[in-house]
Amino acid sequence: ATPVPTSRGALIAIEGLDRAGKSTQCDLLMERLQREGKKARLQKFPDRTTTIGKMIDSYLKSTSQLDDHAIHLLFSANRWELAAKILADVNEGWTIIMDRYVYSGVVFSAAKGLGYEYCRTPDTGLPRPDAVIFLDLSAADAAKRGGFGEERYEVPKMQRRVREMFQFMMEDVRDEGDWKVLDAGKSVEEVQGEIWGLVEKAEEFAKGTGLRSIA
Ligand code: NYM
Ligand code: MG
Repeated sequence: ATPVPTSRGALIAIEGLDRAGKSTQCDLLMERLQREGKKARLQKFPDRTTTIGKMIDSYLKSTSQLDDHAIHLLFSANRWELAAKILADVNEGWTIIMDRYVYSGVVFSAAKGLGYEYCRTPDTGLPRPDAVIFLDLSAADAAKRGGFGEERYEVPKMQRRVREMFQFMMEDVRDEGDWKVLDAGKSVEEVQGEIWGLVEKAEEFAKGTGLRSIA
């Protein structure tokens, strides 16, 4: 008998500023994927459950201090320690939604003053998402969404720099064509509808190609 062709799942990153609605949208998306009976799972970065993740967690909660380079490399190492599982799962047909990925990794560290190219280097070779969905929120809309949390980086000055770095990176990777920018100022339902459309496209795209690597 002819073997049934198995197709891989899609690898999708959801990115954006703090308060852009990433986690809300990821939760809604997972519910819908599961309702439709798709093999899908969520991978949050940082993944705070691993040994490296726990170091990151305590840094973000300011219970530990680390050199900027050291924490940058730990965030990247946290992706690398999960890369093999992501690859294997995608190739087994799982669609993986990532709540943040290398893009947050680059912009948050670059916003602190590390060089942009330096920041990209440790993530080179990681699985490249089929689509990066960037939830874009204007400064004005962000301000309407109330206060920041209590973790490191959740202060206006840092957030402004992160926004600028995201804008810079969006331009830099524009040619690669995999960034989809959505207006996160719209209603939760509208944004979810647009994300759904992009996810379906990415799944379609994934059927015809192998996973690529971050250049
Ligand atoms: N963050 C996240 C980084 O600085 N580098 C990274 O590589 C990643 C994935 O961690 N302010 C920052 C962005 C957030 C913080 O993320 C924790 P979250 O989504 O709030 O758990
Ligand atoms: Mg946060």
